[in-house]
Amino acid sequence: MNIKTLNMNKTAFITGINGMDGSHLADLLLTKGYKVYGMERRSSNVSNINIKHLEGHIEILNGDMTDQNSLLRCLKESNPDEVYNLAAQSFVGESWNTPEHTSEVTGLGVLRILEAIREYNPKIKFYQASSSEMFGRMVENPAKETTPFYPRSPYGVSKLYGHWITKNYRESYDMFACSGILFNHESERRGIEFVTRKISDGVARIKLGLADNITLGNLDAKRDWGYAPDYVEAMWMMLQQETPEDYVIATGETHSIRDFLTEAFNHVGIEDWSKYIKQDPRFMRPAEVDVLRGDYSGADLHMNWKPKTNFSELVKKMVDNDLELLKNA
Ligand code: NDP
Ligand code: GDR
Repeated sequence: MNIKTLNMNKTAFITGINGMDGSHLADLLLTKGYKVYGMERRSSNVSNINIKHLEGHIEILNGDMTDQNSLLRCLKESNPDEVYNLAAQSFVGESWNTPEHTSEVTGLGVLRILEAIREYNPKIKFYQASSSEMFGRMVENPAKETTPFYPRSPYGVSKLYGHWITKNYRESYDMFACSGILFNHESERRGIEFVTRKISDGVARIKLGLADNITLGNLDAKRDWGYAPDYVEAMWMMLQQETPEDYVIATGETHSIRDFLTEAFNHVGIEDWSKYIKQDPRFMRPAEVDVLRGDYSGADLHMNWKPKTNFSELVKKMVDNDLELLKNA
């Protein structure tokens, strides 16, 4: 393993701190002795549910991926050793409604933060949150680092820009900049509009008699689903390498939305779930990614990274968490 030994007293700056991954990464870095700064954008109704438990342990800075100066200011205020760019308009479905905004935040935002690093301190190590959506209509299954890209949404195209500009800055300016090509990962902190959380929340509501059904789109799509806390560890590992390299982070397994439904309903004792599911074209996409599966052998070989949580454990954790949240609401 070519990971450098642990060096405490480092400072990290995380964009997208309120998101699922931002909050899990902050948890991890705090356990490693990092000083953690997180960036959030101004909102009239701040939802900091994912980082409430971190109050007093991390520092929050205000900034926006569409505002170059705000990113430079955040770097000056935090003076980080490592930057993790997790901020994005991350909902694939929404990217057809707001393609320009998605490109600004998810694509050009990466250029802005790289430029801010180049100007402030090009020695800062940079992690970019690339996505399996860049593989889209998988040319090779499972996909690995060398598999050609074929994005299928404005989101996927924007992520591809972020991926290539990161590689370009690494090659142009000798910056320690790398991308993790992460396949779908989920947790108890997943946003409610994503299909896994929509299902875990819906199943919990049905079990508790609070709802009659869940309305979904395409049930046949297949995803390679892992557990977010396992995946943020790979992000950190990537910045501890001797040299910057991009890696696929995945489980190597793929499951359909139907499989997720079966696992979630079975967990609460419901065998035949078909009567609880409605389908609505509103949740179908103009161009679908039918199947995703990743080959993480590169990350295993070079960083000794492996997924720890399997599909069944993931689904159970999410459903149990939603049952608890609803019982205590
Ligand atoms: P989330 O949607 O949970 O978090 C995204 C974060 O980005 C939110 O905190 C959001 O803030 C912030 N954000 C959005 N727009 C802006 C902006 N203009 N300026 C500043 N911040 C902004 O995503 P995840 O945690 O799931 O994902 C983290 C990253 O990893 C994203 O880049 C995502 O695209 C990528 N990714 C995720 C995968 C997954 O399966 N989860 C797989 C592969 C890649 P706010 O709370 O204000 O909306
Ligand atoms: P995805 O996640 O698009 O893979 O992007 P999402 O959970 O939104 O969709 C997964 C699959 O489920 C199908 N689906 C539905 N999706 C949603 N959201 N709502 C529904 O009702 C529904 N019914 C069926 C979708 O069509 C799709 O096939 C996630 C995000 O985290 C990205 O930011 C990240 O880059 C990728 O994973 C890897």
